[in-house]
Amino acid sequence: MTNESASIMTTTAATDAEELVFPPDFIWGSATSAFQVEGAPLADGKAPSIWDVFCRQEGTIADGSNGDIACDHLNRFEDDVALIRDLGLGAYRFSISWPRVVPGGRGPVNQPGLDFYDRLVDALLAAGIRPFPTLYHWDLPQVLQEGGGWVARSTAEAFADYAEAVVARLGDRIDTWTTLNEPFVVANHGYVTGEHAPGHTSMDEGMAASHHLNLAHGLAGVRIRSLAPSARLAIVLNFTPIEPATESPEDREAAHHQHNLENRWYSDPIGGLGYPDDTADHHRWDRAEVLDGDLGLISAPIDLLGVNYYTRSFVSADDSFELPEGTPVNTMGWEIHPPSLGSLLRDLDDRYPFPRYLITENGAPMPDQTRIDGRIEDDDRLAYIRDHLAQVHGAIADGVPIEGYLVWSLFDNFEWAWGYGPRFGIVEVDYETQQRIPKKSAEWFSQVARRGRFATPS
Ligand code: IFM
Repeated sequence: MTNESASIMTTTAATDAEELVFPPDFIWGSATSAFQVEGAPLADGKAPSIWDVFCRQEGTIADGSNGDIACDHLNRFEDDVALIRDLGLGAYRFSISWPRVVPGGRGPVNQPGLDFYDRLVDALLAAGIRPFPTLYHWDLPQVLQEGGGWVARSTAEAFADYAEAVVARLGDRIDTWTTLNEPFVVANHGYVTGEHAPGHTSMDEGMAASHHLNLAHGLAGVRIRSLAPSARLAIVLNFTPIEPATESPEDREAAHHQHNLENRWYSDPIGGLGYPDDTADHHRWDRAEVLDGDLGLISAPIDLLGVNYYTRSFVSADDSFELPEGTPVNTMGWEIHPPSLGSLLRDLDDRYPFPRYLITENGAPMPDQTRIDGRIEDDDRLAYIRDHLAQVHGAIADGVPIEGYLVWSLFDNFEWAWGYGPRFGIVEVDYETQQRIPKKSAEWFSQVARRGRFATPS
């Protein structure tokens, strides 16, 4: 624990509301990812990703949609950067599309694909916005899937080469490199439950994929450190605090293993604690993929852990748990529970040696049905962000070194297997016209970012 941030933060009480004041250098920003916003799946030499292929398979995406146009960000990025600037947000987290940069998965670099990110980074910097690129946010080149995807060790090796190509081109302007986004979701949803690309359903594949994702992070980290020694190295993990549905031994055991798989499978080895052994045994993983030296590569120190938090989850041994009627939920049925973010952040800081944390995703899809004077009055999303920010503030006050908060998402966008139904944006996107209209939450967040403080409701 450190009190570095807490020492520069104060809270002052007003009449019956509290004013939460954040550290002056706190980073306020927003996040998106390539496949969810860019569109242009074959532009300038880009090859299909596993998501381009998955979307075309019958029954995979709730509304039958795909990422062909999405928010047309590839063509509209200059206006989008101006919008971020006008909102007063100082940081933008985006991801780089591997098949845009290395269409063959490994081998020659497609310079026109990389040119797009070069221009995006320049535009962000010119607008005074700090770029936070993520090298992998789920859009694996399809050609690598045909060679086994993340089940194959060679994919981790190819990732390191791709990372090197990107860092070689953009490294002079990037201060923080993030390797992967949410490897748990990649391995679990992609290889175990099949709800995400590539749609496989095998626990054995999921275990192999999980190790190769960790390895990809480690191998890319070596390249990043060598090419950009003054940059910070980061990974973004998602955390879903788990509660047993009841106190029965069966539910407690199921919750324990789910917690290990969902919340410790990546942070433990990266934090030097190795894989949770009892859960590996529980799933009969023989660790054949773990070669000598792998855990050392994976546990090389990082400078920053990106934390994605949306909800907590209740686990029962027989999968029968349902949230009680009246529980606050978002439009995807995820419980809204801000205190779990505060306790998560304290727990992470207690358990691991990571020097700093950044909230890299937090936000909510909401109904967005009330419109006044053309603007969506999303008081529910505003309250979600505000109440989670209050938890972040509390964790900083307790000494957790959290350097910023990036809202998910800047825009309404393609929500994977859910398609375009759920709207996470603080900025509305009219998919017919591609018009961007900031919602009430965007205006509120913009004001908070400019002032570095906000009042809690009285
Ligand atoms: O939209 C996703 C994002 O791509 C990764 N984290 C969770 C978000 C909401 O489901």
